[in-house]
Formats: sequence, structure tokens, C-alpha cells
Amino acid sequence: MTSKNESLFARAQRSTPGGVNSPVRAFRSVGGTPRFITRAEGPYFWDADGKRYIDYIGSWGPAIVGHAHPEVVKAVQAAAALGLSFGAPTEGEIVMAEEICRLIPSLEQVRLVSSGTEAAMSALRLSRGATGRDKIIKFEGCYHGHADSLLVKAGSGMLTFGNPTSAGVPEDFAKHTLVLDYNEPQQLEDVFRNMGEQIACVIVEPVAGNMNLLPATPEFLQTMRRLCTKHGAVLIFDEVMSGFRVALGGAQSLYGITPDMTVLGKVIGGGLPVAAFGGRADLMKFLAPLGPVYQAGTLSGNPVAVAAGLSTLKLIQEEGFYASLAKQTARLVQGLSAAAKDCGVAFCANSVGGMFGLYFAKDIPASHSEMMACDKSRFNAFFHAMLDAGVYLAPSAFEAGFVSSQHDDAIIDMTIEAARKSFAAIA
Ligand code: KE4
Repeated sequence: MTSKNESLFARAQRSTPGGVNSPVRAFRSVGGTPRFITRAEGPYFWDADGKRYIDYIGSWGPAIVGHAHPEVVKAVQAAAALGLSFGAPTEGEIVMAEEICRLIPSLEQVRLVSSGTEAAMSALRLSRGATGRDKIIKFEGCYHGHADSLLVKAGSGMLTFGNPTSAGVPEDFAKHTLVLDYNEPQQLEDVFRNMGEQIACVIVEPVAGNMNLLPATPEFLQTMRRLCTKHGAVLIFDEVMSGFRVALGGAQSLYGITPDMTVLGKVIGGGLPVAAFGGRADLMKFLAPLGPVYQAGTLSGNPVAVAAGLSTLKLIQEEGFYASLAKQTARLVQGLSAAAKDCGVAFCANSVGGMFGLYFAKDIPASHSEMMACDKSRFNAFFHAMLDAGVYLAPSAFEAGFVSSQHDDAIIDMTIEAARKSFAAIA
């Protein structure tokens, strides 16, 4: 009998490419039929066939206080009743900007937008406009949204410029993007020695989550900071995923490094479209309407989305929120590792604050190439065994997972029990 998920997926593919509005949701990396979600609450969501899952995607990070948190829903309902969007400034946007700048002191000013892609793209353009330089540096395995200059992979040699990872990105765009290896400070030294005065910015995920979880080494970030300062390049921390996820002050508070600009998203919208970019006031003054770098957005600072974000930012500042989130996430990771060991499966896991990585490998990967060497087919078998057991992990071996404040001991224990059965099934 065809499941409702299967019939919805077949129908969706007739009207939308791949049947999804974002590629990773199509399950092409893991195979099988995507689950069409009908509702979510706390740590759970339900699919079109009525099956309940413990959710470890959390909308790829935003659902940090759990799904449909009563206070967030109430704030959204109250805001919506006053009108959905005005295309004119509101006080809520000021409160949001002040709150973000207070929580992340490196932000002297911030501009709200509607997606992480938009925020990263705008930060890049601002860096180029403020420095008058064209070249940018990013790192293999880091994802900063789908702006043309950022859909670029490493060129043939590390000192050559990149080539497009996506059709539709002209070589002329890619040639300004230099792609280096993550956690390789020497490559930064070499590039800056050769062309430091041409570099507009370096953009990095300080805790990478788009090649699975891979935290930066302190030396890597410290080197970046020193070289950007020396050569007048803008250091951009893309904290769309790590911001308010690994700590209240983001990864920059964990490493004690002050970037020149920060890109944010996900948690600050609490599930609705809010993202932001900001940093030093002397850079932000180049932005329209003050300066020559143009950037705009119909729904930027949308009052209903800002209400969801402000309600979420209030909840994550409750006493002990991050200590508890990190504890629950570490408990999950330790429990999964112990279960795999009992079943003789080569597996390890890692966590930073409320995000985690699962690796079918002997040791925790410390580089992009080690990450790519993890056993993808083993992950896919585990993914489906867990899905059948009612646990929804990221549908790719190269994505991070997310815990919410609603994932209590009972939920973590249920997950570990499901994993024990899943490891046994794939051993
Ligand atoms: P959005 O445009 O998807 O809001 O943000 C892009 C982005 C920028 N920077 C970082 C560090 C990000 O993680 C993201 C988006 N993350 C992915 C998860 N791998 C979103 C999920 C998806 O693409 O469907």
C-alpha cells in the first residue's frame, strides 16, 4: 500500500524540482522517500502517515527551544494579529538589533535580512566595497549559502583560484574565490604572503557544520585573525549555524576571537525567516543608505518573524540553558558511542554545545579529507534503521545534528536505545 509520504512525494515532484524546496530534504544522499511533516511539538514531529519521530534536525538549527514552544507561538500570533508586514521600520527591529549586538559584542551594528544566504552574500559585498578588493578566501567543506561567489570549490592547486561547484556560476565569478583547506593555517600564511593586499575578506564557519561537525583549531582561527589584521582583510565569521547554538555568544565567545563581521541566521528567527550580518561600525557605514554598498529586502526585519526571534532569544537566556543543552548533547554522543562499541561498529561522535556530529570512522575526523573518508554507506544504513525506529537524523553523512532544550533524559535514552538496535542491525 503506498504511504501518504510516497504519494505526496510523487505529487510534489510534478510541481517542484526534486519535489522539495531545498535539495538536502529530498533524501538523495541517503535514498528512500522523504517524510512530509504535518506537525511538530517539543522534540517531536509527525509525518503524513502519522508516524512520530524524535527530531534531531530542528529545522537545521532554529528549533533550539523545541517545536511549537507555547511562548514563541503566542508571540507570533500576537504579532500576526497586528499585520504581517509593513515595508516600513518597526520598534521590534530595533529591539532585535540591540539584543543581537548586546549578546555578541563584536557587533557594533547589524542589518536584518531573511536568510543566511542573503546575510553572507551581503557581508561579502560589504567587505569588497569597504576594501576596494575583489578576492575572497573560503574553505573546502564550509557552506555559506548559495550566492555565486560562494559556490566554488578548490582550484587545481591551493594557490590557484577556484572553479564553480554549481552550473550557472560564471568562471569570472569563481576566479575571485580562493578555496583553502580547513584547519590548515600554513596555507593562509602562504596565500597572504603572496597576495595579502588583494584579499577583501576571509569567510569561515568557526565551528563547521556543513561537512558534518568539524570545529576549527584555535591556531587556525588565531592565524586568520592575525593575517587579516596585518593585511587589512575583513575576517567574517559565518555563525548562521553556530551562533546561539554552541554558546550564547556563539563560537567567537568560545574561541575568544573577535571577527570584523559576523553572519547570523536560524536561531535568531526561531523558525521564521530572520538572518543578520553586522560588525565594526566603520565597515557598516559603507552600507546603503549611508554608503555606496547596496543591499535591500522587502521582508527584512519582518515584524512576525522578529517576534518569533525575540521570543526565542529570551528563552535561550534563561539560567542554565546552555549548560543543560551541552550536557544533554554530550550525553547523547556518549550514549551512541557506547552503544556502537558494544556492537563492534566503527563509530565515533562529537559535540559542541547543542550541535553534534556522527562519524562512521575509527577516530573523529580533524579535516575535510578525513571527513570524506567516513563510511557513507554505513551511515545511510544507520540513518534508515533509526528512521524506522522513530528517530530522524540529518539525511546526509555530511550534516550536523541539533538538540533542543526539550530533548530531556527520557528522549535521549529512547534515542540511545533505538541506536543500540540500529547498530546491531548494521553490524
Ligand atoms: P540559509 O540561506 O539556508 O538560511 O543559510 C545558508 C547558510 C549559511 N551559512 C551556514 C553556516 C549555514 O549552515 C547555512 C545553511 N545551512 C543548511 C544546513 N546544512 C541549511 C539547510 C538547507 O540548505 O536546506
